[in-house]
Amino acid sequence: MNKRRVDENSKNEQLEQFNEDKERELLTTNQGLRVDDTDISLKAGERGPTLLEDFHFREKLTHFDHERIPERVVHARGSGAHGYFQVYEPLTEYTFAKFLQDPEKKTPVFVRFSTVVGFRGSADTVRDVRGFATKFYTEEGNYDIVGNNIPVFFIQDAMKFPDLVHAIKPEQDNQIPQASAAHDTFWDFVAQHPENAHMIMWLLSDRGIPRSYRMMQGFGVNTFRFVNAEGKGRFIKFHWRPILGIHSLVWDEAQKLAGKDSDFNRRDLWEAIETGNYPEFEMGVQLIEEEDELNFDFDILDPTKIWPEEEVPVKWIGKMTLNRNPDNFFAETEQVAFCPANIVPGIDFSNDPLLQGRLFSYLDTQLIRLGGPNFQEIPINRPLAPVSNNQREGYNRMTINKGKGSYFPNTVAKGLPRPASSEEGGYVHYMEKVEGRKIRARSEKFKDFYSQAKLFWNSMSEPEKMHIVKAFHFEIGKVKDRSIRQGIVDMFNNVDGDLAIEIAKGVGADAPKTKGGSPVTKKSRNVSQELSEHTRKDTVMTRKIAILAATGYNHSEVESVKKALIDAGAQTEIISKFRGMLKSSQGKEMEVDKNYEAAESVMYDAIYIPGGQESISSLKMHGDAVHFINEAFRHCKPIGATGDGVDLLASSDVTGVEFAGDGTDVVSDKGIVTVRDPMDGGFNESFIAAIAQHRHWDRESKMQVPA
Ligand code: HDD
Repeated sequence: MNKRRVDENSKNEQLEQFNEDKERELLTTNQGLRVDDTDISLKAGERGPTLLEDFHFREKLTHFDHERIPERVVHARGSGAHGYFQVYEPLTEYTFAKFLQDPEKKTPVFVRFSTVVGFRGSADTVRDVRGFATKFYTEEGNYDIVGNNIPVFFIQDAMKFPDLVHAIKPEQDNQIPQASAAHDTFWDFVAQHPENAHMIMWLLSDRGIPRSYRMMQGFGVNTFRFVNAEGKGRFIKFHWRPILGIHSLVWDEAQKLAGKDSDFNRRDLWEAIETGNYPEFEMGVQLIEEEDELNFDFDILDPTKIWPEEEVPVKWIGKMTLNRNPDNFFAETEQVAFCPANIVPGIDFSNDPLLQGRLFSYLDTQLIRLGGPNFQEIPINRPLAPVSNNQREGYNRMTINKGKGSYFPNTVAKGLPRPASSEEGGYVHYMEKVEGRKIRARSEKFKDFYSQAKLFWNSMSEPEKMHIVKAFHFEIGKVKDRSIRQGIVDMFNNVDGDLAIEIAKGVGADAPKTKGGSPVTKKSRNVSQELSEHTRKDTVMTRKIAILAATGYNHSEVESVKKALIDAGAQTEIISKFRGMLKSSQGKEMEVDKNYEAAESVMYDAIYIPGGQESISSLKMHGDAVHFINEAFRHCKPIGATGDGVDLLASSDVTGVEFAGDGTDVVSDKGIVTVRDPMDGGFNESFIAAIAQHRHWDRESKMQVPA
């Protein structure tokens, strides 16, 4: 049979066939006719009306008039990337999916990261769930994992999805607010759906504002099945973890970025790939034996529950590398169509009621979004496995099916295409035994809404807890209706009484009459280690460091620190009042990358201030530079200063340093690294270690910087 070998480049080669990349020709119409003018329409006389006869004018405008397609009803804003996936070792024991057997094999993938609520042009850094959808172009057909960066979902049954989305999207009368859950209808919905509690805890945690798509997790969320060649099935959940660690923004920074650079996450992904810093994610699975299905105190089919890793460890099975940006946003990122029902032999579904509804919804939405039943023929959606069936016609059909027959069984085409046996790769659904009455109901364990929300709360560090409380204050603080605000306080009293009291304080609601709280159901799971944003703290790879300098800066200090940062994998940008060349005190020059109008502290992970008396004197007088430092400090970012650069900190609102001026400064803030005499060794190492920590949260409880 006509099977195609798939390797890392197969999808790129397939896409290339559709590239319009030839040398640019003279301008033509869509019919290939060369045109002599594309600026002035054909008129009856110089001042006369435009003529209908002007086919070029009509074609140009008609095409333009039809350029838009409906945006996705959710996840409208997204960014895509190509890459490949490689399994670490054969997974034969668990699944016979071919792309999970051979560690040598590189399966092409296309990934689309997204926000859920905002429209297509909304800002990247809003508080929201992030979509993490992966299409594997396997030799057995396309396989999609359509996941999120949060491992649980708001609701338990797909039937409620339209209600959820209507509630969280802008309100129907005035379309306010954009890309935000902070309004009455959403919290009204939440207060009436306790099953939301767990997901809300995640959404209001730092996970809701990731620093980068490259620094967030992914989860399949729903329960699926692996099936091996012997027909043995196991329940699974999918995980992705970023090699760079999990990192987030702080809320004030996220809000500012939404205005200063609303493409922050999109740009970050694009630039990382352009500069060869390919994002990498490890894929993991949690496995539960069929016979253990009912042995947990949560229902393993409930998508509002995690499988705590202490009970069901993650097996890390492979790695995905994203190494190519799309050539055309619309053709690839916009037109890509993911669907949880796109499956391959060896993987199967479960009865998770959210998943069951999803299996229907994606294909359905794509029929309208992509204009009919032939969207699989769009290049980005084409499988690498050959397609052979009797489906015909419909809008935008590209394939020219030859011969007479388009039915089965037939004799006119030698009986082909015919169904494949399982040995030939035919997909056989897992033969699960199902019995039951037709009822609208959910199982008893689904009704435990709070214990895992409590587990999440218990597992947070103090700074993370504070961020959650503040997020409640923001979100519920925007709710106009007092009874909804009270409803939220009362609902979260079921999770944790202290949390409810803290929420009530900020939002003008009464503290709960009786302090409540949920027990976590198993002693061993009072806290789960994996829930806190446990980040890798040993790398500064791809971190962006702003170097603030002015004329008369110390060139050798900059050279030394910059080299150390770049050697460690970080990136630096020189910020000064004007672009152009900057002269140092030693006569040498360097080029300025951005001026203060184009650069804001929120776009960087850390700041370095080199010495140079003249430079520091002018920076002290420059409000933008001082604001840059104050704001970065407020956002808990690492700040390094050498030589006279330390004096600039003294002129700012930075706290945690007792400035001595004679080289004996006492620094109690671990995120501030200073050295008066740059010849003293160790500055670079200490500064890099401080950047690797990402943020220095101790500051939050101590200070309020007016930035
Ligand atoms: Fe969904 C898009 C993830 C529940 C219905 N969903 C969509 C995307 C992601 C997810 C990442 C964007 C894909 C892309 O980039 O094109 N959705 C999830 C996850 C869910 C989930 C992780 C919970 C486990 N979704 C869910 C339910 C329904 C839908 C319960 C309906 C019953 N989702 C859709 C949709 C979308 C979609 C309306 C909009 C655009 C599209 O499918 O292609 O069909």
